[in-house]
Amino acid sequence: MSVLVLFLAICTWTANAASTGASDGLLFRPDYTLDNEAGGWLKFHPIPLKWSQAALRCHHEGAILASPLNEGLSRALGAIMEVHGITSSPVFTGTGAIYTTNEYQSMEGVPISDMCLTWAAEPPATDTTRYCIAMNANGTVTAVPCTDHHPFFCYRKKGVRELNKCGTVDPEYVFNLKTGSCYKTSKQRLSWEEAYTSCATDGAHLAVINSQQEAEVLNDIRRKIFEKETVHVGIRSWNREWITVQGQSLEEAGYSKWHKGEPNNDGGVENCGSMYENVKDLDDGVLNDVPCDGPRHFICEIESPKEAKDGNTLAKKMWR
Ligand SMILES: [Ca+2]
Ligand SMILES: [Ca+2]
Repeated sequence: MSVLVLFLAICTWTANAASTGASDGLLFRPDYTLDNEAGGWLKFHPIPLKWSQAALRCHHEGAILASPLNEGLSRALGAIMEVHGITSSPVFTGTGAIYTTNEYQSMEGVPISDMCLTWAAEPPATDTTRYCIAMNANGTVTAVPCTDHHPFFCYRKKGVRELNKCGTVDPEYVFNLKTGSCYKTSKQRLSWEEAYTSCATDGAHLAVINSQQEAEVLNDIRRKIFEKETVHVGIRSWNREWITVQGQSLEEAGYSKWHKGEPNNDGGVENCGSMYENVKDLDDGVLNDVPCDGPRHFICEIESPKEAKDGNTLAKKMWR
């Protein structure tokens, strides 16, 4: 079977593709926009990534890399590209040679032959390069190497799952009654910057200690999950001024208790904040400055949805 035959599209647009109607009251992340024509929520990511990075990014946001599965979605993607002035470079779709080099399907598992696509140029013959499908501003599609960098859309179909009480679809965020925040502990050790990104991708932030009580809560979590390990928290030194990842001084944030002798900027490279390992009970939750590139476990935080509803600017900021 020739590659071209494989790509012959059968237009199977259905009535429900673009007719999901008005909002049904379900909520998703506030950084996503509900698009009824697309039948779900969309978010445009203007910063180009490789296809695999883009797919992972959407996954971490509780969504999926968007594909032009039907007329409604195609139109919605094209309209957003126009709004963002994307005219010359294509954007990645969620369709590509995901598992083999010659079988093209969307992230949802829809084969490319079931999509109604107009090709800008004949797709390249199958070779050892893995191709992914990118969409042009005029709605046509092109096969490009998956290792190229392109902007992309994340998509979440309406009605898949609702947000939990932490305001996320990620079940690993656990609500804490004492602080009113939700926390998630890391699965792997990362540098401070990677940990920051990991939390941000969740729509969260590296945990910021806002009170003695929160220090104790976080230290209990730390001790239970990571035992005697030091964990990254959301403070960083800018020329020896300590600022939280929400832009506040430690005093403004509500907690500035350092371990005895800290911050000592050991070796002149300790610019990232951590919660000290549990040496003595007395030291519960105290801070230490550590090198940013040292891989450590970390805790992500989402403030309570109530705060977000009250218009708390910090809570809103975390979704950006
Ligand atoms: Ca906090
Ligand atoms: Ca130190």
